[in-house]
Amino acid sequence: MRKTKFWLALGLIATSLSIFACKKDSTSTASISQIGHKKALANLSALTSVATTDYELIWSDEFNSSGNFDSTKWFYAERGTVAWNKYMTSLPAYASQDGSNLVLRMDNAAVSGDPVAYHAGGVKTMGKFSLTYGKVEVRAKFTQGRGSWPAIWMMPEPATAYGGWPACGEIDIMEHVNNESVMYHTIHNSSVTNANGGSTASKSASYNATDYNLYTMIWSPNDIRFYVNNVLQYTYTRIAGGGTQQWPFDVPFYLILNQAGGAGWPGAITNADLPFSMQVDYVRVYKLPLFSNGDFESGTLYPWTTWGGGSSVVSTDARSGTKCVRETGGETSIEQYLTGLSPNTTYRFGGYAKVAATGQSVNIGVKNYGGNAVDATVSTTAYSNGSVTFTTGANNTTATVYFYKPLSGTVYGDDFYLEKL
Ligand SMILES: [Ca+2]
Ligand SMILES: [Ca+2]
Repeated sequence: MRKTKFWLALGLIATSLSIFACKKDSTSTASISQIGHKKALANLSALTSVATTDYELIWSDEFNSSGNFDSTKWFYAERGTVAWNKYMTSLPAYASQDGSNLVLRMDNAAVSGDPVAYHAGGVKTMGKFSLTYGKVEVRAKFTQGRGSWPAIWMMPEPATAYGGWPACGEIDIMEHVNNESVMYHTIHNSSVTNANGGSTASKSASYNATDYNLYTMIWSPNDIRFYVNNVLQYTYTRIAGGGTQQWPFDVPFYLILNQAGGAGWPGAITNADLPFSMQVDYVRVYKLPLFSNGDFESGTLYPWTTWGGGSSVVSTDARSGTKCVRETGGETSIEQYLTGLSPNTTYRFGGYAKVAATGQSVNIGVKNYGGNAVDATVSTTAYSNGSVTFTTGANNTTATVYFYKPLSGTVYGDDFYLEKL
């Protein structure tokens, strides 16, 4: 964004309005309850009761029943002709609940009327549930064995997007082969997948082979992050200008859980190692918060992005907690891309800022919401509030909020918030 006299004037108006606006922040609990980030607001008053997790659970299966899996959420992964699905079966014995897990099995037992060498279980949510952006948590354990290939992964709906695989994209939250001491996180698309089906966007990570592990994937418009037991292992980042070849991940993807093996990556099965199984304790899917990390207590800028090179989280000058963002050097900014906003709806975005020396300034604002960019200017050497209100367009569910320093100097920001009015 470019600074103009017009925006400066708007900013001053918005800053003066925000004195009134701030008052409403501390009394309007009904609207506050609808906001993504609540901790910063809680700092404004005694609203600690609304300080809950930023992620909202939207779909889950705890697999705490016995017998068949819940057919309103899943159905069998069908047998196909590629390595992972060539032994899939819809026999319940290979995909059922044991009272606390979904158990997906693979063995070489003879099945009357289906004379293939192996049978394996897998389930998917295709046509029943899919998501675009969000957090997926899967707690699972699985056996090792020569030829085994358990997987927790996602495919787009429809799979013909962008011309089929691998251009359509694939998100592999967890794959394991054979007796390896590591599992793999992998992204597929036409820019990272080679001729033999491998991917350059893949990272192995250690896991506890004798117990359950928590596999988490957080998918935002900016990147896809993979965690094992809450430790970040791999980040696949959207490249500006990379197009759908590099980022086919703005469409719905569904979940697949399967025990596979005996073909492709792991190679042949050693029958003495059978049976193979994966036990899935739960799958939990969360919606991304509308806005998050407004107080920087996470110690990182994520999910804010930055340009200009002068922005970082620091442990001095915080308004709340122990951390805030500092922008120093020349023109620099942090931005957060918001998704899931309601169309034709008015929001307030605000925060607290201060400048290191009189004469400097910083802007708190929003752009790309369906109207002209608006910002509020803060130029005080003690923390003061700046906020703007904006109304999304009839077809707009996204916006970009920013904390933008147009000139040289050093500024600090903390306790940013988004409020639905
Ligand atoms: Ca369970
Ligand atoms: Ca803080």
